[in-house]
Amino acid sequence: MKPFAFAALAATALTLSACGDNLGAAKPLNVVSGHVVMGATPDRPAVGYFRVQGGPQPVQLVAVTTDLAQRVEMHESVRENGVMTMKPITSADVPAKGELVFKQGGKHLMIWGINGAAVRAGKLPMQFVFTNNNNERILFDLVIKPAEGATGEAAMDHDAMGHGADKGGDKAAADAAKQ
Ligand SMILES: [Cu+2]
Repeated sequence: MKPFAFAALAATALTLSACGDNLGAAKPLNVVSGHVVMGATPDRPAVGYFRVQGGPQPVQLVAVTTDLAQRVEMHESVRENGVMTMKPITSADVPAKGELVFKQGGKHLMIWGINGAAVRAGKLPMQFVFTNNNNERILFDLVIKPAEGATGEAAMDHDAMGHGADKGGDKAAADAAKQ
């Protein structure tokens, strides 16, 4: 964690204690749960899902990063002409007092090259970067789960995104959709 984040947290704590009447009612912005599902093979990306609880103000999630993977992207699954595809996104809204959910079939993380030690430890420490408080960073460890067969985002070939899968990915996705 960077020093300025400590300062931001300290400032937030002061602000909260200064308005004691609302202390019990206002939940802070926070990451409340999440996990990573490994790819079916080591060269395939892992997929990440999580839940963010909105604070008193609307904010945007603008990045999710980790030191223990080669690359992390935020994606959204969308249906176009009856075909599920994915698009990278650069931000996601967290409504005030609401919730932002990254889940299968919707917004999700794609994670390439997770460090072997993190996999053995069963958790991936992530930084969630938001637009409030000069890019507040919230640290959260995503639990790492093994591949669950080829379903959802994990079944899609990201190298062939939008160009049609050539390894049975379409069929697997279609089969998964029927279940
Ligand atoms: Cu994706």
